[in-house]
Amino acid sequence: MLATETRSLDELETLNEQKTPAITDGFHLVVEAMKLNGIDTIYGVAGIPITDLARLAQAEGIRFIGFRHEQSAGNAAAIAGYLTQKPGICLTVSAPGFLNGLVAVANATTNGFPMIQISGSSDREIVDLQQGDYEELDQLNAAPYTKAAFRVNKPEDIGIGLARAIRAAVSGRPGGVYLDLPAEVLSAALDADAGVKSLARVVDPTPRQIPAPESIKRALDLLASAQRPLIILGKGAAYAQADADIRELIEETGIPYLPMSMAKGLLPDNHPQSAAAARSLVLAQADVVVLIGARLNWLLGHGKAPQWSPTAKFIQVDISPTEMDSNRPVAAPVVGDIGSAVSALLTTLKPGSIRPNAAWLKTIAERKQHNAESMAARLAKNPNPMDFHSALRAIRDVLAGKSDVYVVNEGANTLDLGRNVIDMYEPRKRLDSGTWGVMGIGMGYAVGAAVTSGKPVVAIEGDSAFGFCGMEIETICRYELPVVTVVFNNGGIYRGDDVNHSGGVDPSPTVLMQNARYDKLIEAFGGTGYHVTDPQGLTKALTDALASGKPTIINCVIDPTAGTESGHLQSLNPTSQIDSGRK
Ligand code: ADP
Ligand code: TPW
Ligand code: MG
Repeated sequence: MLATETRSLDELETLNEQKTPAITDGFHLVVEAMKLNGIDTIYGVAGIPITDLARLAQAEGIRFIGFRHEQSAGNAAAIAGYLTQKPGICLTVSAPGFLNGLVAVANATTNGFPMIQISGSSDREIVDLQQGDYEELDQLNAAPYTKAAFRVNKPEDIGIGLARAIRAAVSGRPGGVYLDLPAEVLSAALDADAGVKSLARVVDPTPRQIPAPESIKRALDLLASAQRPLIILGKGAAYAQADADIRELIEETGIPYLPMSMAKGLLPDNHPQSAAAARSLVLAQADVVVLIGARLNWLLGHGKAPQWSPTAKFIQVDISPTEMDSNRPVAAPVVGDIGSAVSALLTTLKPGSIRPNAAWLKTIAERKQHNAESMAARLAKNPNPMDFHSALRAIRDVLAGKSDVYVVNEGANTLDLGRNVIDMYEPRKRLDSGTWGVMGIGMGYAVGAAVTSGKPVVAIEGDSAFGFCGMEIETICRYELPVVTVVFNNGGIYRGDDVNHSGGVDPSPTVLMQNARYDKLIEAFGGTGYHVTDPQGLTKALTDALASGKPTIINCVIDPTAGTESGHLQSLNPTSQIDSGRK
């Protein structure tokens, strides 16, 4: 990764006096504004009107990662933002390229990942009169799908435009921001001195937000009254990078905790206080629940019965004040950034004041033991053809000693079972479909993680999920990234064995091509392909692929009858009670 030096305004002015011509333009100002704010990487797709912007950024030492589709570029930028706490930058062309990228901005906003999509746009006068410009679209209409959206209409506003975008992306609850740069603003010339003076370096873009002391006391008092306390860690807790304090809070109080999927590894999954293997029991029986960077949305059954006890009381630590009482009343809201809040909880905590009831810990331990035994028995089976569990067991065992590997995971069964079987040992190493359960993030997240960290990535992808972003394997090969993609090939969405009940020749809506050889795709770009049909073959292929560090696809054949429709979301899948065209 290229490091971009951050220049001071004074230095820029001196440089300007020394060698730059007396005029500058929008292209140069955008690049200088990025450098001034320490932006070192852009993820995008080139074309009118931003080709020269990408070229100039690269010439000036900003790394440009060129994608095959803007949605993956946006996903890479979003996950880079999640991993680094700096907004990831996605650069797109007007109208269709912009719209392709917008899905990623909306997904980033939903998940709370900081990113900025910067898009070129067509001539305002023609767009506003709808006179049919090249790639005509009023792109500021994207606002409802973003955390914030801005348009720059003159080159001297570029500096402020980027500053507003950066602050909007990372402050408070992070999110996806849109910055519109019309072609004429990019090419507009202006006096170089005035241009440099118009730039802005954002000071303290992510200010600490210290919670009120009384909110800390209220939370600790409630916790001290608990018999069956539970802490839930969400991806906001992972994002906050307050890893040591969060661990101390958990270990100091002895409270059992549950990690949401992207918070896995914040404490190692084999931590004795993890209640993950007793999830339904702890949700149903906890009397006081501390949510740290986790929302009571559908992923937590909205905090309601039947999953939760109707009398449970909630403490919620979140930077967003309006998150409180979103689904259920919150008895002790702690509004602030997680770093400051957890540190205040630790400082105020009186040693020994919080002690989970021994019977509670025993009940959890027994359920964990019971569930771990059934899972072990499930994983020990070696059915032929291979099923999800035996394939995941092989991956789990290969990854067990390699905690630096990033795990990307999407699909339905591939996601739900992968989350349960693959243990994580380090924070922010598991990247998955997140709040929307969206398909197609896999390759973008893999590229973003590999580019920002230089570390290996294993992407465990359903065959359908992979199809949404599969062409990015060319990107992975072009940049020689250490990404191993394991395609769980069960020949379909959920399952590969559904039939067309009309008796016609078309495949069922959920069926994909049977016997597809995804491994062959990557060979077209010089990568390595493996075709495996049993756990031993998968173990060997994954071990070799990780040792080689080369772009690899493992086509992992899974029993087409092994999956369940909608994975673990069957209750959300409406089915016709009359005649669904099933059987
Ligand atoms: P999960 O899906 O893992 O349950 P969510 O995305 O639903 O997590 O929730 C994350 C929460 O974390 C959001 O409500 C967000 O406002 C909050 N959050 C994100 N970053 C911080 C931070 N630095 N400090 C406090 N809260 C944060
Ligand atoms: C952008 C709907 C949810 S899960 C899924 C789809 C299409 C694919 C499941 O099949 P896959 O996994 O990946 O092969 P597996 O192991 O169960 O066979 N479009 C978008 N997002 C979503 N969530 C969908 C469609 C969906
Ligand atoms: Mg599938």
